[in-house]
Order: sequence, then structure tokens, then C-alpha cells
Amino acid sequence: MSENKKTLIILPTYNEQENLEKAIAAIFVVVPGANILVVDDNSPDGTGAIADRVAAEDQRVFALHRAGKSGLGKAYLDGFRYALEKGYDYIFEMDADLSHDPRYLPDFFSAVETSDLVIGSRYIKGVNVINWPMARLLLSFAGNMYARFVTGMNVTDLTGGFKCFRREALAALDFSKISSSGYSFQIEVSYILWKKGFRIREIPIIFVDRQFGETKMSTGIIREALFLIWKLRFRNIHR
Ligand SMILES: Nc1nc2c(ncn2[C@@H]2O[C@H](COP(=O)(O)OP(=O)(O)OP(=O)(O)O)[C@@H](O)[C@H]2O)c(=O)[nH]1
Ligand SMILES: [Mg+2]
Repeated sequence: MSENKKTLIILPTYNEQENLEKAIAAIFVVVPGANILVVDDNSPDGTGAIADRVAAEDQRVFALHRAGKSGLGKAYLDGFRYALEKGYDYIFEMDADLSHDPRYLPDFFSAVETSDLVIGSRYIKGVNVINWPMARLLLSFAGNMYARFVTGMNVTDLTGGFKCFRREALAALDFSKISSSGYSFQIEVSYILWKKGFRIREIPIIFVDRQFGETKMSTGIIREALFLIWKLRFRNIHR
């Protein structure tokens, strides 16, 4: 593994008080040398205070507080800015609700040696999602096939949020031009990097539905994604 590389794992949180500490502990079992940045949107359940306490107890952990809930994408952009400022080499996106198993982290580290963005995919070989209701699964699976078809990208899981970026890839993004806030943020960032010629690689992961807390999935998020993929395609035609 790349022990000499500075690694930051960004965990965006909104009402994850039952999950956050467990997620942090599980990550450090696998990668004790990494740093973790929690980006909390002033969660009403007090997740931000938990992040502060863990950060005070463990110097590998940092907390960033945002004024209110304004979407996953905006939280990640703040996390990315932080990562670039502090000079991290490998920057991870990961959910804080235990859906992303840290046991895959070593696979990301080996894949990123020869690529610029590594995406953990639920759909490389069939469907690797545990405990999602059928409707949710179909939406995600069909949504990904659709996004793949419209964008032309050869990526099976464009909406997933378990990713590792090389800093050069993040540094090439113009954050002010990234408009998405929900899942479409994931599609938008990968698409821009793909267009710029960065090397994207997928590795298989098994995704497990959250046990605690509530989903932030909404019809607004789905609508945003449906529009975004056509916007990306259109933007490309006129470039
Ligand atoms: N800071 C911040 N984090 C968010 C926001 N929306 C979601 N998150 C976090 O992003 C991660 C993924 O969100 P989830 O609601 O779990 O989305 P999901 O995994 O697709 O859906 P479920 O697991 O089915 O609930 C979790 O760690 C959330 O707490 C937001 O607006 N701001
Ligand atoms: Mg989740």
C-alpha cells in the first residue's frame, strides 16, 4: 500500500450520529496512517459535535462545519478545497453511514497507482447491493445504465460515492463550474475528468444499506440527475 502518500478520507455527514464514530474507527483499523475530514452541514442530531469531539481526541481527524444542509456536492467541494490546500496526494469520498466497507480501501490504493480516479462499483458483475428495497435498486441500476448510455462513458456505477482521486485530478477541476448538489455531483465530476482525459478505473465493491438513520434521497435529487446528464451531453456538443 502507498504508506508514503498523504491520504485524506472525506466523510460528508447529515444526521449520522449513530454511524459516524463507528465509520471512523472501522476506517482506521484498515488505514491507520490516513487522515479523515468530516464535513457536517450543521446536522440537527448533533453529528457536528461528535465530529469535534473525535477530532479533539484523535489528531488524524478534522471537522469542517457548514452553515446548513446544502447537498452532498457542495460539502464535497469544500472537502476537496481543504484537501488541495493541505497537500494531500490521495483524496477519498466515502459515505459515513457504514454502507462503504473500509476493507476495500487497499484495493483503491493499488488501483490508483495506475489511474487518476478509482470508482467503487456496485454493478461490475451483476448487482452487489445488500438490503435495498427492489424499487430503489431498480432506480439506481436503470439510472446508471441510462447515464452510461447518454454520456457514453464506460463506467458501470456513475452515481456511487466511494471514490479515490489523485490530487492532480482534483486540481484540474474548476469548482465554480460544478453545479450539482445530489447524486448527479458524482456523475458530473467523473464526466469532467473523463473528458479531460484522466484515467478512470472501477473496482468491485459490495454496498450495504444503512442500518441507522435516514436516507437523504429525494425526488429532487433524481430530477437533478436526469437533467444533468443531458446538460453534460449538450455542453459537450457545443464545445
Ligand atoms: N454534509 C452533507 N452530507 C450529506 C448531505 N446529504 C447526504 N450527506 C451524507 O452523504 C452520505 C451519503 O448520503 P445517504 O443519505 O446515505 O445517501 P445514500 O447512501 O445514497 O442513501 P441511503 O444510504 O439509502 O440512505 C452520508 O454520509 C450522508 O450523511 C448533505 O446535504 N450535506
Ligand atoms: Mg447511504
